[in-house]
Amino acid sequence: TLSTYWSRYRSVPIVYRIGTAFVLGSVFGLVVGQPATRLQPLGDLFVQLLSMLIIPIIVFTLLMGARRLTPSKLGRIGGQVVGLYAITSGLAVAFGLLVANVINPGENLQLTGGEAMEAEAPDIVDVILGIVPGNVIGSMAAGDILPVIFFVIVFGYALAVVEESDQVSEQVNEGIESFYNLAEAGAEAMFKIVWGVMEYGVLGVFALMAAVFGQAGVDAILPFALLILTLLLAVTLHIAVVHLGGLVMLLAGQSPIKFLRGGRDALVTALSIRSSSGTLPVTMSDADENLKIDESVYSFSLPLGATINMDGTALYQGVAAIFAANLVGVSLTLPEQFTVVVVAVLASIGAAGVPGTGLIMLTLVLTQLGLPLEVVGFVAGVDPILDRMRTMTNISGDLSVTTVVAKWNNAIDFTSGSWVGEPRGPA
Ligand code: DAS
Repeated sequence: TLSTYWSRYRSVPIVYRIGTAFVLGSVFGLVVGQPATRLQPLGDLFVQLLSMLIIPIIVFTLLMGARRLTPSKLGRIGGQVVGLYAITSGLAVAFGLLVANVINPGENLQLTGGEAMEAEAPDIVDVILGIVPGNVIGSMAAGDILPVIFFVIVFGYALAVVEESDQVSEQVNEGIESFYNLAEAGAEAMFKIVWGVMEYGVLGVFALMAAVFGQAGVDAILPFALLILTLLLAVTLHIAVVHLGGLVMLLAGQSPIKFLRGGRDALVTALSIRSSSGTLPVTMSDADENLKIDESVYSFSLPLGATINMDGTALYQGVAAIFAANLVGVSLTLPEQFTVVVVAVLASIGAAGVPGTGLIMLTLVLTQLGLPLEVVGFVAGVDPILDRMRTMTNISGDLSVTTVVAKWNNAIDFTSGSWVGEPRGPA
């Protein structure tokens, strides 16, 4: 009967259903062509449903985490997170340059067409100033993650200070308790909503992929096949060597298979919606429920990572720089390639975790190298494909650093939980 089919369908882990929708949607888009773009609103709905959860999930989990964060602990965890984020981003650009130098993906291409896209690169000073919200509600309304993190940490810390002082009334202490309880309940509810939204995601991802490939078509993609392959190879290497080998296995002593299983929903969502911020609710659910990481670490490291840590985006700058140099028939000197590393890492810190940021950042790198900005217009057509790989790599970077820092701070449970390989969803 229909209900047996339904429950059989529901018993398949959500990540496989979304993965299937991803493939079927892509094929559908290629076969149907332009008309498939009409499905776009169904995909937008998925992205919007996830976006809806970003700010509440940050606030609830951070407040929950703040309960256990003394300033010294926050300082230590913060230092470790930011340090690892910076190192891995630098390594990512190096990987991008390395692989692209071997393949030279633009060698046989002519630079034609494509309008130069003038875009504004984020300024590092603005980024730092932007950490302090001029107006908290305004920052929440705008979905600005960094100022919201800043305020909630300050607020959570103040709650802890008030609670510890013995000059406050019983009433105030009860109030603080209920704040924490509220945060805990709110976070639980949010995670439930995330899995509900993911159920819709099966349809949403089908629509998103159908629209992308309906728009682009094979003819437009084929000339860029080598660029796409180069990026694919580079991100695969970076994830395998740095994320899985270096961070997860070596530093955290965790099995990479378990890690990938625990984070798979987030990785597939990133691949589907091309946004680190949009994926954040799923990344946090995976960290909490599957990877068994304590909120005192992930509630801080993951929202921060979604904005400042972008390994895939940084790596792409290395690949694209070589690609651009190939197109105009020059080769980049070693010092020039080192410039790419510095500029790409700084730019990836300032860039927002939304679709297409990596393309905009490219203007910065190309300007720095004196390469033609037309390259940006040239590759813009396939960016929806490249962006997916970048975003997935960004999320893998956030999660693997979070795993290491959680391990260093005794905030991960490797033993408990029967989540390994088990189908999940709204229980
Ligand atoms: N898509 C972005 C992200 O959200 C970044 C990029 O464009 O590279 O991670």
